[in-house]
Amino acid sequence: MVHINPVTTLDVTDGIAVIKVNNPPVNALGHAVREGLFEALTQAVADADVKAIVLGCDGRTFFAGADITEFGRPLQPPGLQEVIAAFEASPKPIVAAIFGTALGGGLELALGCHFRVASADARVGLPEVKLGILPGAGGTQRLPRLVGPEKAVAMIVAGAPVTAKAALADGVIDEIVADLIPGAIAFAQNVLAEGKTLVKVRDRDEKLAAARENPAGFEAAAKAALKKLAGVEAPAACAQSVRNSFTLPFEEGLKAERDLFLKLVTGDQSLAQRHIFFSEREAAKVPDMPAGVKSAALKKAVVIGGGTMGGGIAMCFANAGVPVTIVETTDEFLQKGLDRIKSTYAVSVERGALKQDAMDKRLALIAGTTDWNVIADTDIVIEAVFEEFALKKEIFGKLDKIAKPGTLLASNTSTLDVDAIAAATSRPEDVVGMHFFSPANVMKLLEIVRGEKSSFPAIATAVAAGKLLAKIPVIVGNCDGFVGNRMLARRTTECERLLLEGAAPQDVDAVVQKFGFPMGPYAMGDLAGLDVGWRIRKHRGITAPVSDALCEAGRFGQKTGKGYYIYENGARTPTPDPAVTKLAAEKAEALGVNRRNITEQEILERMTYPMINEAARILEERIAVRASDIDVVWAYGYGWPVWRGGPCFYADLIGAKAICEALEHYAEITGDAGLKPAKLLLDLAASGGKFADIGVAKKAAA
Ligand code: T1G
Ligand code: NAD
Repeated sequence: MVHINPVTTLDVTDGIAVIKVNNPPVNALGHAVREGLFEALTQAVADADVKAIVLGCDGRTFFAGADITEFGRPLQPPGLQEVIAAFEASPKPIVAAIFGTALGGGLELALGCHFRVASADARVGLPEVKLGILPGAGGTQRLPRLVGPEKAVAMIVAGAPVTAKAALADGVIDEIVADLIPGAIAFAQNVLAEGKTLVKVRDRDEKLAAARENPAGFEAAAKAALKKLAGVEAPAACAQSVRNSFTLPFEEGLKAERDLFLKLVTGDQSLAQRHIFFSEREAAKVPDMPAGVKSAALKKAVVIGGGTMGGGIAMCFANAGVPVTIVETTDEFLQKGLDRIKSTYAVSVERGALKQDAMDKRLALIAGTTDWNVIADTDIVIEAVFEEFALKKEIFGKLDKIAKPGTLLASNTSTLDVDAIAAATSRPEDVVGMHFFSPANVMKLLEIVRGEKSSFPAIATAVAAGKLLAKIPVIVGNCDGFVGNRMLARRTTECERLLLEGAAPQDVDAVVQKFGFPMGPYAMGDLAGLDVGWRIRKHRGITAPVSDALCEAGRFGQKTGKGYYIYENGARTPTPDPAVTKLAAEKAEALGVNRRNITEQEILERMTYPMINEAARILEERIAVRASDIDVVWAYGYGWPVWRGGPCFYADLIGAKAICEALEHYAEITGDAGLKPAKLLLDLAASGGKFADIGVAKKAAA
């Protein structure tokens, strides 16, 4: 075996050269890898004893793509296109041996090889669109030549990897092998033995002919793939580049792909999405956690309360293969909760998103009881009962007596003080908040609330649980509303004011949706139920004249057919209701609020700047240790468009100075001192600083 460089080896045996890369953690195709591959290939091709080549990796996965940390830096040759072109031009057959995830540039390199074999659990895909770019090393030109433009545009615009089984069926790979490298070597020997003609993927045309003849099928597939992606640049670029695959000669298609890539990779949207990529991986790291702190085992779980959230949380455990028991007050409530879970799974089966046997397996992992003794040998308890402090204290007092030492005790409270809940036990070090978002079996975000006394092992276990449940854990401090809801409260206050000052719900929602949120604040309020916020306001003694009046009239939103909007006959589509603007006008008159035309720009600023201001306070108080954590909370919990990077990333694009000036103005016109710029924001304005500099240094290249 020859060590070509620190990450690449070349090993020739019986005429087969095995080129292997080992560049932890995910064999990203950084400069050293590209150099090593190019040199290893050159040597293998030049070696007369070598008849065929196998390309593989050591470690946990085949190449997971280009090295994203190199983006934005001057390219060090050889570039990936050059490496792929060299592999494709090889006179000797090359077999790529895929395991783990062959993603982005990794799959593009494999498409440059003559053949591809994979282990059964491998997945392959081109996820570049999730980074605000498109495949930039030939993926949009070679993949359509294997699977056809219609399937290719769907795969590339979605950016979701496919299984080895699906890849085999689609012709992306040639064989699934039990023992990877020996299987790849055997495949290569078979190619030699059969004297198979080496066909470069770039020269394959059979899958393009039909689309060239009649592109209608492709255009329909592209249109379907681009649905709901208005304003996002990368998906449209992906579709255009796939269209080029059957309308342009290969080299021209490749050039056009490269031009689109270079345009997108320097754009704000891709910078924002790369920011989120690295930020979500940073968010689960606790800067002051000593090295070596381990999570406890998570073999069994209990959820207290089988309502809206408890049911969803239990499904997360079952989906992860962890046996879970729901504890309820009565058999009736228990059955209700279990039935809701069953029907939720049934909807997924109906939609084809879940196989019946998978549903059965998951349901078999979910048990229910009213007997608290089940808690005695569980590893983690998540409490999701009514949002009442006294009840939560009682529950944690009981857990303290029953749960074994080291069991993680977590509360799903959305507003209550986690330290006060922990104080109801003799082991506050084992108590954390685990704040899931509704629907808990769908939403990716998990705010892990670190209490004053929460221990490092407890935090480590909560993070591990979050990852096990396929959530994106973000560590936050304990305060009213934690990070997400605390910032949301600022937006909700502005929503109420804008109604009084003259904006209609549909005006504001249109601006927020145009910005990229899937739903505006009023439609979101109607979906969640206006009574939830009303109960919290009454509990706290605060008023919202228009929203309170709607609730007093029984208008709780979708669940009552009326809220800020009307929902005809149980429809989920909001219909504007002039009665709401009339009510707001009456309230404004009664309160002496002047009504006026409010510009889209002002609406957008008041839907974002007060939250950014609150984010600054949250960082001042170290409720969040990184500004990027706040961006992850909003991207995964509240629908902030990932291609806008999150509130803090967005604030850096606007600039703290402009935001402070606008906030000063809104504080003046509303009389709300809470809108006055936070000290941290004023400091950033004065120094020209950025939120991006607050907290731990990041990997994403500027
Ligand atoms: N470049 C650099 N670092 C990467 C990386 C990459 N492509 N992928 C992962 N990492 C780091 C990550 O930040 C983390 O670091 C560690 O590896 C483990 O990752 C020309 C231009 C492969 C499925 O989009 O989807 O090719 O936090 O925690 O959960 O067309 O990583 O430990 O310091 O996510 O097991 C296309 C991105 C690139 C795939 C593994 N490829 N990666 O998931 O581990 S663009 C991608 C992933 C491209 C070409 C274009 C996942 C994974 P740290 P992890 P994981
Ligand atoms: P819910 O009313 O739908 O369910 C609460 C369940 O707890 C009920 O089924 C009730 O029977 C059960 N319960 C009450 N007392 C109990 C006890 N002593 N023992 C066992 N079970 C008991 O409420 P929900 O919306 O699921 O909210 C639960 C918690 O999650 C609250 O703290 C809430 O603030 C929080 N939360 C809710 C949402 C949301 O959007 N609904 C989002 C995040 C967090």
